[in-house]
Amino acid sequence: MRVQVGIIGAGPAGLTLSLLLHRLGIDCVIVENRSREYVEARIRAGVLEHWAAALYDELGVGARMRKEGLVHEGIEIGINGTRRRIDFKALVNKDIVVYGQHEVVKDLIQARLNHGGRIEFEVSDTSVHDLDTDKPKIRFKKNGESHEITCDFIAGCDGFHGICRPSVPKGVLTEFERVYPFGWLGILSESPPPSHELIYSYHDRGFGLYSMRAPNITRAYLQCDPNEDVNKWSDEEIWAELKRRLGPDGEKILKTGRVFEKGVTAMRSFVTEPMQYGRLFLAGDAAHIVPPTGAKGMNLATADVLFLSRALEAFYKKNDKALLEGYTKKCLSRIWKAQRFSYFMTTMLHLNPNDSEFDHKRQIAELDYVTSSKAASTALAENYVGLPVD
Ligand code: RFL
Ligand code: PHB
Repeated sequence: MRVQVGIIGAGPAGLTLSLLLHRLGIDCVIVENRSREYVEARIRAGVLEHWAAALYDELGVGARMRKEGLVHEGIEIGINGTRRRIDFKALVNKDIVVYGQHEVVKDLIQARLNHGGRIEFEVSDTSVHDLDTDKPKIRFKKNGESHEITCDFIAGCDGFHGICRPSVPKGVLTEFERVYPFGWLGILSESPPPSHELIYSYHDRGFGLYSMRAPNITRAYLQCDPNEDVNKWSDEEIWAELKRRLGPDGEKILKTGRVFEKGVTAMRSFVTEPMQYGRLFLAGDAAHIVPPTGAKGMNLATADVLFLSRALEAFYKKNDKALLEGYTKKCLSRIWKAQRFSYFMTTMLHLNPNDSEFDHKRQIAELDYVTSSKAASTALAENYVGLPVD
């Protein structure tokens, strides 16, 4: 089989790329090792940057997001019980949409299939070959049979644990990484969130985040040990800790409900440079990871494939290779700014067990400054709603 672009991975990066390419008349196939049910139920991110929500509208997949997604014009930052609002609308005249990543994935899969596009789910033994030629190949197995796709280009959208990045010959990629000494214990519950906006709460007992998926579904996170065993936490203990980390009114404003999902996520920052080798282009988590405190992962994945689609368009329509050659540079300039922002939010809001009392005092001053200075809160707002993608 032959296609112009072979895409590995049906996460936000691979699926969005397939719709962008469809719009350009460039044919592609997605291969995904999980089932459709699995990827549609995988609970992850929840925040769409302003431009990303607009892109989904443009691609014709925004209808359910506009109906069920929650438009937020700001966030609240808690500092040991007091809360201050960062007003995105007033500061940068933009908003964000709170809409679960798995809902985005459902919408993208449906649109892709409606267009008659191919997604091969439940493949195994995916491998990539001849990356430094003009006919790179994807091989995989499905239902016990071996398949080969010959492509012009391969998009490695297979996430952090995928096979694309490790398929680049040794010595080509340089990896930059920071692992944090904490993780997040996350829950989903049948209860209304404590506020109609997200609360990022710094507390002497550790960070807490109060988000949502719908007006009656709370998504909340507690800072915990990166190796925490989630089964050691009863629902009662989780609710009690979530209430404490909200501050004195936590008991009153945090309603409890049936917890229907629980998990622990470790936190890391990671970037690989370059993001391309021959005719393989890495996008999304395959090339970089951010700690979730800045709500950037899914948005970065979407920005990468937007840049990649523009580069492929220039190649196919004008035989111009410059954007493909400049893909890494174009992506990294935005990625490192998102890394900086995610690191800033993470270190400002978490209790670091290795910090001294000096660090702690500086951290409180930073929170106070960011939430009281117009210049500083504008910078936070500008980054949170998303930097430009031109
Ligand atoms: P994905 O979503 O991991 O998709 C990769 C796909 O590739 C498949 N795959 C393979 N397929 C074929 N062959 C192989 N060998 C394969 N190996 C892997 C996988 O099954 C999968 O379907 O990567 P992508 O598309 O780059 O998207 C990245 C995002 O998923 C990720 O950055 C975000 O979820 C991060 N994230 C957040 N991002 C935001 O923008 N806003 C947020 O609010 C936000 N919150 C979060 C988050 C991530 C979290 N966790 C659980 C890590 C909150 C949390 C708790
Ligand atoms: C979420 O709702 O899952 C969420 C929101 C904001 C973040 C991270 C996760 O920064």
